Amino acid sequence: MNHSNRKIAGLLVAAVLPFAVGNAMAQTVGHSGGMETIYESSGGSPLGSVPMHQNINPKAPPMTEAEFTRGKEIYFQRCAGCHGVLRKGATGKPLTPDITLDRGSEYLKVFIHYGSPAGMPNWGTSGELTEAEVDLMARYVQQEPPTPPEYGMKEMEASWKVLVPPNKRPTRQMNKLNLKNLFSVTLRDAGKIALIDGDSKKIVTIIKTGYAVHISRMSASGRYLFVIGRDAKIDLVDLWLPTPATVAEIKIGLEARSVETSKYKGYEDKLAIAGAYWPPQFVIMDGDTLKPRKIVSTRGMTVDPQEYHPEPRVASIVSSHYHPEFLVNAKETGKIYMVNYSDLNNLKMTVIDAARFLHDGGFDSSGRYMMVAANASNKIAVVDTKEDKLAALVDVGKTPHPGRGANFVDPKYGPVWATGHLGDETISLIGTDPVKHKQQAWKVVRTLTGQGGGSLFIKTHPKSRNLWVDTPLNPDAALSQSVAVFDINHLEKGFVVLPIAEWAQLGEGAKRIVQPEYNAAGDEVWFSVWSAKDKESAIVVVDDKTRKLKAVIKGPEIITPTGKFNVYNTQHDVY
Ligand code: DHE
Repeated sequence: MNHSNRKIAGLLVAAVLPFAVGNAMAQTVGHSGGMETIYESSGGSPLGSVPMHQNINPKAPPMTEAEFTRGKEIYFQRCAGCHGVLRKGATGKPLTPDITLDRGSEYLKVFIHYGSPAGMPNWGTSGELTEAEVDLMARYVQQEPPTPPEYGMKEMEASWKVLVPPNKRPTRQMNKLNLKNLFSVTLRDAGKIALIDGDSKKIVTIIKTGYAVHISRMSASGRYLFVIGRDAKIDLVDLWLPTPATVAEIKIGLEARSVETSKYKGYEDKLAIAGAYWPPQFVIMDGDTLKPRKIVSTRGMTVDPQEYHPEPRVASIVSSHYHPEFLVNAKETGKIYMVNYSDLNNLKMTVIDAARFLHDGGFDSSGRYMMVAANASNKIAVVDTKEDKLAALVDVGKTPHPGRGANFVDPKYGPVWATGHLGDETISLIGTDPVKHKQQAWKVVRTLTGQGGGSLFIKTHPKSRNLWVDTPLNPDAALSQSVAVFDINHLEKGFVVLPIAEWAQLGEGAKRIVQPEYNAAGDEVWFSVWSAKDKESAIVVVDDKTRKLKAVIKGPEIITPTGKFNVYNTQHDVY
């Protein structure tokens, strides 16, 4: 870098655009704000390989078709998570040509190469992109953003397959598995899930699913397992078959993260819903076949300022226990749609203004209040699912990331729901009992100090007095490879660190400890030891009472394990 470029970098440090980092496994974080940006596009978007409409901008520096295609691939792999598919900005700044042409190639190159303390990763100096690729990306972002196609009923129906129709399925459980204690384990980079028997810790079967498979959810009865991949493919697995297998599949868009099922009395196993990142929409399907019924777009105005957003991605979805409703969280607009599924032709939706950007969350211990992280606003939005109203917006630490959160009774303040944070080391405990602990309701009653930032998931169980907090995205390997555990009866004593990665006895690798998950009895907690796909990974099972190692599940099939979903706990929203 020459002197003038250095000067540009120095001057512009605070001003511009975070691009996102592509692969969480490959990054080292050397700047503040990095953990959030790394996470945002950690899976990369599958849109990079989708054919798109493209206008070449005559004012932009020229690119060959091959260069443009490569730029598109890199953009969707590494940048789209923060800057959005249409580059209108999400957690990262907008990168539309009106802005980028004005900045010019030299400026953009410096930024892409060096990053910024505002969260833009240092693509060039980290070695992630070559000099030629930095130059290519600086030119690419001055072109008109290519637009991925829409994806409506016609496309969904074309992708929909019922492999075993309901009338050919068993009428009772045809295997001897203890289904309650079965775990669906995401094998992320294999595009598969492993069903693992929680009692014997043996793999029951491995099922091929969508690309970079993300989460699993259970039907109300505990019979059907729903798995969604980042490519928006859903697999419906029937756990009653002699060996559980996929009985129906569909692709509900080009990119997605969330799926849920109807849990209200009288609607058990009847419907399913999935939310897409692209196109920004959700779809309601039949619960036993995945036949698509109703698609609803989330495009619209943000909560504040009230401006049009062209791609509000659907983040988490939960299923109400008080009404026949799904709660759909739209990330970029900060809106929560309470979608009444009792009459799909005359669809009623209560639209709640919460805050941006909505991401993950779950219920309080009573199952009445949904708690969802608005991560860019450093808030938790609380929705009363009985009254269909926003109950509160609670200020918490930097970039809350609870997973589904952790519910327990604080010895001093009564029932609380807790979240950890990506952006700082704190853990916020929010009072959740507006009847017996009115003073504390929807307030942070206690802030614990954990191991460090980069936390993704927090967990406990009604039968446990342990509170587990992971830190997989902390740049310090000592933190990302271990877990902190608090004694709920003595929170003031601070945490104890368990060296989970060491216990797994693996070779080289990132060995990030991610997502604690309890077994059905609540006396064991499972952790993923997550390394890159060419390295050995494992699942470590800890005895909850003694906090001692109980089992290590490893072998060639355990490729990049991340999320683990115990059937009983997922079915009953126990966390
Ligand atoms: Fe996730 C849940 C989106 C990266 C593991 N993830 C969710 C949910 C959303 C989401 C919207 C909530 C679903 C629900 O409850 O309905 N995740 C995203 C992203 O957009 C993001 C930031 C970037 C990406 O490119 O996908 C992302 N997620 C990751 C990872 O890198 C993780 C750690 C590893 C992986 O498997 O890819 C990861 N996400 C998980 C897990 C859950 C999850 C394990 C479910 C937690 C639970 O307990 O319910």
